[in-house]
Amino acid sequence: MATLAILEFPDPRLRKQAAPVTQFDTALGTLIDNMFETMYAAQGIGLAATQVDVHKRLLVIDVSENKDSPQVFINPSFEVIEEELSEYDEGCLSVPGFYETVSRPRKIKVKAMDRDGQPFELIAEGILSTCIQHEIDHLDGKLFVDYLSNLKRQRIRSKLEKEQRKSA
Ligand code: GNR
Ligand code: NI
Repeated sequence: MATLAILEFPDPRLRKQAAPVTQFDTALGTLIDNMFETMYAAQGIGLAATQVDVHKRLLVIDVSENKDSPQVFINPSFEVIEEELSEYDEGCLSVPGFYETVSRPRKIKVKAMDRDGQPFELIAEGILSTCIQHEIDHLDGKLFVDYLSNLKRQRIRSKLEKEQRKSA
């Protein structure tokens, strides 16, 4: 297995629209394994393929306390089943060091496929709901900073650009 490099805001590749997965082959399995390894190494609770510069519709999540409940969602979609919003202090491995409150629908029904291409559905609420919505946004080229004011987003952008110049 291997860890993959995570793209950071404002990298324009984070704005790409991901394409549906059509082949459930060993290459897909390897990508999923490497995404889990990357997510766990970075201490994230989720990772979308877009963040590792693979523009396919898949994401991995583990919101468990003991980091022993990996979940993979391929070609995911969701319906809002409770319009009520819940607020979370969101962070993102592609926006390192910044946490801001974002409101999203509280309860959703998610449809996706597993690593073998088998469809499944689940109802998500709490941090799982937030995380799935955050990850699906990545697949559509969207970041949590897009929900903030232009001023806040600009400040985050400037600080990250400065750090990226230092480490480049
Ligand atoms: O690790 C992560 N934590 C997190 C916290 C609140 C809301 C969403 C997230 S997802 C994030 C990992 C990440 O960037 N996934 O795309
Ligand atoms: Ni993210």
